[in-house]
Order: sequence, then structure tokens, then C-alpha cells
Amino acid sequence: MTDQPTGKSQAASLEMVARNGSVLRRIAVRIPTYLADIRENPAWLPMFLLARTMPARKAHWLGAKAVRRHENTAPSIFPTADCEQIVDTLRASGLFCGLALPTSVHEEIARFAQQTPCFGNFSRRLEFLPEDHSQAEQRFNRSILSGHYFERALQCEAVIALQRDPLLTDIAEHYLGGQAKMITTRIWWSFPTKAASQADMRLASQDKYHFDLDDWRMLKFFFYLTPVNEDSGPHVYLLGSHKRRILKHQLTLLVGHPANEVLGAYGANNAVTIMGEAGLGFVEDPFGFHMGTVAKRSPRLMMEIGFGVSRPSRRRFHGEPVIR
Ligand SMILES: O=C(O)CCC(=O)C(=O)O
Repeated sequence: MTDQPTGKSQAASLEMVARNGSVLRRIAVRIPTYLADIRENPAWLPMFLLARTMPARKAHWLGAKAVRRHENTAPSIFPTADCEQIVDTLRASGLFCGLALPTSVHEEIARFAQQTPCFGNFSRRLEFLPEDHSQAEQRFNRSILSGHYFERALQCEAVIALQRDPLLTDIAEHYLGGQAKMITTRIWWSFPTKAASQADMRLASQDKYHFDLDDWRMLKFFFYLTPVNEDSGPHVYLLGSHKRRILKHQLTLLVGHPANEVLGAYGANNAVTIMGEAGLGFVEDPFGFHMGTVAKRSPRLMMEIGFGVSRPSRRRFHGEPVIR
């Protein structure tokens, strides 16, 4: 006699098949990017496999070198920021919020972004001016969730000035150690759109708590270049999750996990939603769980300057995945 599945057990196994299918799709969409990373730098693979485990991370942190002495540094555009206080806050909670870009700087970067064509959904085939977002959706016959500038970001002088600001290097070196080096510079839009595909949502990592594994130790500076409220896709960070990891999240290849699981493990009351005026800057250890949320009504323009401790990847420097 064979066991007949009950309605309940049938529903449970269908749910499991669906969940496994979605996990495989999430891994599959990133495989071309992972293969490109390994080809460019074989040391990326051990990092990717091990840096998610707490023992390997802790061992790696032991290699942090003393901070270098810099002679004749230019004045910072953040004259009142206190490096030591920011680093202490980062160590304790993983997040420091409260940098402010001078108006002239954030306006120059936003103007550059408005006048420069961006690439939709990370695809160089979907090129359009941000003000033409709706027409571009019609022209390409698909919803467009994000618009990236990739290497074009470096055509803007204010971006270069911000990259070179001594405060950013100072904070990165005091937090990550003397090996700290810049590994990313990105500017991108999050656009309100209807019916974004699951694949595009996955690539944009929107509405999904995840941690970053682009290097053993990382620090990211984010700056809002448009005002951000609950309707324009605010960034969310889970305080304290940069130094804890439940075993399940150390032993899986996935970096994104369901909100209920993440909030249950690291505390829903630790979730901070960051909103503010254009020019607001915050710094985070992206090993802590975080996410961008979907822009519901107004677009968000964001800039990131990231630091790590390994040789930067040319492609990852501007956040460009390999898409097929
Ligand atoms: O768009 C955002 O706010 C989040 C970006 C992000 O998740 C990342 O850089 O890892």
C-alpha cells in the first residue's frame, strides 16, 4: 500500500518545491557574475565561500594593519565630522548616519546624473536619460527598476573630489585597517515602476535583506542625491547584524534571506529606515543585513563609495553584474 499525500502535506511539498526553485533561480542569475569574478581573481572564490563564516572573518580581521600616516592631505568637505566618533559608532552598531554633503557638491552630482544617459536594469542595451524613464519603458517594452552609470560616474568632477576626500579614507583605514582601499564608486537611480520582474528585483537586491560579500572586510559610504522619504525607496539597515550571524546564514551560499527570518534572528527593533534630504550621507559595514526598498512614487538617486581590503575588481568597481 502506498501513502497518499494529504491535502496539507501536498501543499507543504509544493511550497518546498517552489521555494527550492526560487533559490536555484536566485543562484542561477548570479552565476555568470561569479564565474567572471573567479576568472579575474581566483582569490575571490575562497573569500566568497569563507567570508560568510564567523571564524574565518574573525581570523581575517586579525590581519588589520596599523593606519598609514598621510602627509599634506587636502582639507575635507566634511570639516566638522569626527573620524574617531564615527568609527566607534560603526564598530558598535555597523551604521553611522549623519554626514552632509555641501549643497554645491550634491547638486553638481545630481545635475550630472540628470544630463547623462544611464543604463536600465544593469543592461547596456537599455540606455536613456533619466527624465525619459517612462518613454524608455515604452520604447524597450519593459519595466525599468534601476538606472546605473557604471564608469560614466567618473566623468563628474564632484564624484572624483568625493572619492579623494581625506575623511572617507581616514574612516575606512581606522575601521578596516591600513590596507583599506577604494573598491567601488557607483551612482544609480531607483525608479518607481509597475510590474518589475522578479529577475530584475533580484539583480537590484531591492526589498530583500542581504549582506555584501565582495571582499573580506568592507565599508560603504552612501549619499542620497535626491530627497528620500518612505515613497522613494529608503535604505534599511539592521543595527548590530554586522557582528553576529546565525549558523544557517553562515552555511548557505545565499546572501539574501526572507525578512521574517532576518528580523527574527537579529531583532525587528534593530531595523533602521534612513530618510532625509538630498546630501544626507551614511556609512555602513555591509556585512550587516541591509536593503534598498522599492521606490513607490518618486525616484531616488544614490551614490556609493566603497572600501575593502583586496585588489578591486574592474567590473565590480561600478557594480556591473554579468547578465545573459
Ligand atoms: O539601494 C540601496 O539602498 C541598497 C544598496 C545595496 O544593497 C548595496 O549596495 O549592497
